Amino acid sequence: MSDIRNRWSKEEIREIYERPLLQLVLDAAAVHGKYHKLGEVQISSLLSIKTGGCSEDCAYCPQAARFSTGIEVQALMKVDQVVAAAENAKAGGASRFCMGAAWREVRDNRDFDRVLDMVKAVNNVGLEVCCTLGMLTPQQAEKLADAGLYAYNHNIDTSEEHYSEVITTRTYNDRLNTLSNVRNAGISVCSGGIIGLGETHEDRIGMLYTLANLPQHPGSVPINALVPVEGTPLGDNDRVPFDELVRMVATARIVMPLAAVRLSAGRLQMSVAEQAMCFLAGANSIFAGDKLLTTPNPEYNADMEMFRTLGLTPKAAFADGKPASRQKAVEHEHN
Ligand code: SAM
Ligand code: DTB
Ligand code: SF4
Repeated sequence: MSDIRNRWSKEEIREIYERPLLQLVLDAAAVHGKYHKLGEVQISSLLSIKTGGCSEDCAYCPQAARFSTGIEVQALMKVDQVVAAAENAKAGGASRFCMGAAWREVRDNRDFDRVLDMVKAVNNVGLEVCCTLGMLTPQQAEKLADAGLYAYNHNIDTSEEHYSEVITTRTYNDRLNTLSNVRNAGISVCSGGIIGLGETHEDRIGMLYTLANLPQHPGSVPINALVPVEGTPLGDNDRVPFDELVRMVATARIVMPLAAVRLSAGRLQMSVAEQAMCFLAGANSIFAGDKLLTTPNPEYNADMEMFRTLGLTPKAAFADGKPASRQKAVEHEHN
């Protein structure tokens, strides 16, 4: 049977997730070696283009207006500021540039027009452009694709069952609809979630079940460890034990062999040895830069030192295919 399957049962995923840790890592490393170059890691750079003041109630998020977390609210950045950040990221070895906005959804207004200009400008820098802007209509997804957007990040965050414990201002289905709008526009889907939200192991299996059963596996799957932020309802949650993160990365690698599995939020609390085990278990992408959206990330120099120590190499942009607009053209040719 092919390794690339879009029908997985929860039992099958559970059987993988529950393997003894070292066996699980070995199995994931074997899948990884078949589809990827060991040690090749994509460096993504993250920029918060609009910060805070969000109307949603995501219990983990420092940017939700209803929690007092002390972050500084910032209006949408200017295009030239974003281009400067993108050039800087490229000089530092990044191949993907992800712009995040604290929006519930995109509205058809001048801010969206400015984001479209940002997408075009960052594309011209020669980076894979990614955005995470909240929910999208099919038309908005088309406009982003036409502007040259390569990927769109929209996390399902947790299992369908646990979702309403974490977020009440939108549904799991709202999330899945946006993912389908993104996919239909020919944009690469980036979707994953967070561990450490108070979910059970069954919820983690459930989250991977949803992702692995999408009509197409996401091009990338971010696995975030909760960064507990004071003032949010989950601010006092315990740190996720590192073996649980490894287990999640390895299972994601086995059930979605082609995806880039991104070791996302939470790296600051991990040693190089712990991260090394994640790379062995199939993680092949990170966010580099000393800030995520609003919380700290490892220093750039420390990450470069880790690359040297572990013999990691940064992955080039567009190594998996063409920019989104051209992907669409290719797909149409084949239909
Ligand atoms: N507002 C848009 C949305 O929700 O899709 C885009 C930005 S939102 C901050 C992007 C993702 O960051 C969320 O889906 C969540 O998975 C992740 N995130 C937010 N706060 C986090 C935290 N404290 N720890 C880990 N991940 C977090
Ligand atoms: C993702 O899965 N993780 C990134 C990115 N996609 C947008 C965001 C992590 C945010 C962590 C909390 C913060 O810095 O505000
Ligand atoms: Fe808003 Fe996104 Fe944060 Fe939820 S995760 S509060 S939608 S910025």
